[in-house]
Amino acid sequence: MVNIKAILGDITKQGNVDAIVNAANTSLLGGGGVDGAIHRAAGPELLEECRTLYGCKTGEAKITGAYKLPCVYVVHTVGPIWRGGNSSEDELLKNCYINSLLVAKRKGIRKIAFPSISTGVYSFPLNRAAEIAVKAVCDFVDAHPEMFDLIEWVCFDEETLEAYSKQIKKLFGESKEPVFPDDDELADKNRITVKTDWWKTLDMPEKHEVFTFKRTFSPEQMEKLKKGHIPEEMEDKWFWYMEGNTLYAHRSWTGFCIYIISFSEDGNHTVTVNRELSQYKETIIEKDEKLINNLLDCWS
Ligand code: AR6
Repeated sequence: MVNIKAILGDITKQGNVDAIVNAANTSLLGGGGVDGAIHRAAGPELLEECRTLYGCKTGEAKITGAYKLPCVYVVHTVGPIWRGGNSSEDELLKNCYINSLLVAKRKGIRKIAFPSISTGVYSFPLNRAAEIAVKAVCDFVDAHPEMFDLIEWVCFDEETLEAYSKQIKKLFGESKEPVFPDDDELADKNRITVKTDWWKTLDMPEKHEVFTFKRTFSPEQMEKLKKGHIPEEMEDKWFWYMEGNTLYAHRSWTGFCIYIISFSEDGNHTVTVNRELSQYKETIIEKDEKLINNLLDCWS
């Protein structure tokens, strides 16, 4: 599961990450703001390596060593200069995050810290930048859930921290650490009786769809379903639990509720499916039916 957060601090002091991201300019030869701070802390060898890269286009990213910095790599990306919003600024800012993560991924980086790209000298409006940044990371993590352990924003002031924290809360919810019981009987690794407060669980969003799903279960299968399951490693994509005759299926690293299945004795079950695109990919009912059947095959 990826830990996504915003903290207050100086990005040049972050030793808990493999890489920090620099909000550079197209020359990659240093500047003011966070760029200046990173070059000062890394020492002159960083500039020497940057000279070999021959610059970087806006929205793209390149990687160097970190020299005297406490991390291993610096990813240099160039944010857009704010020109009023009609010069592809949003798209370019989104590209900075995606390309930085892709460049980092190729080096096997699992923990990465971003500054608030473009919101200083380049004057991108803070809240708009935070919304684009967090959404870009959210979509990336959704598509590649196993790739990173930590993605954080290191914010230099309270206002920036507030902007990113708000967006993270909106898209990822408050995360809650799972607490597993010590009781040996319950703590069967593969099949434990799940309590909903062991992991974050979010409600079904307003945007959802309801359909009928046909399938019969033996009493034994239903018993197994009722036990629910939280994977020991939260890298698994799903967990589920039942309350009465209703099964709730969530995505484990986000807590988003994806399916609610109300089982009926006559075999015609009611499925509610999440249709909020920021939480779940777009599917059609036939695909949902196929996926639910696969999930229920595994779970029952
Ligand atoms: N740690 C974390 N964040 C910082 C730090 C630090 N040590 N120092 C500043 N910030 P900016 P931009 C914050 O201007 O808008 C440079 O000259 C800062 O408060 O550094 O993308 C480059 O060479 C703000 O919230 O980057 C380019 O020419 C955020 O980092 C140009 O600035 C980004 O501010 C890039 O402008």
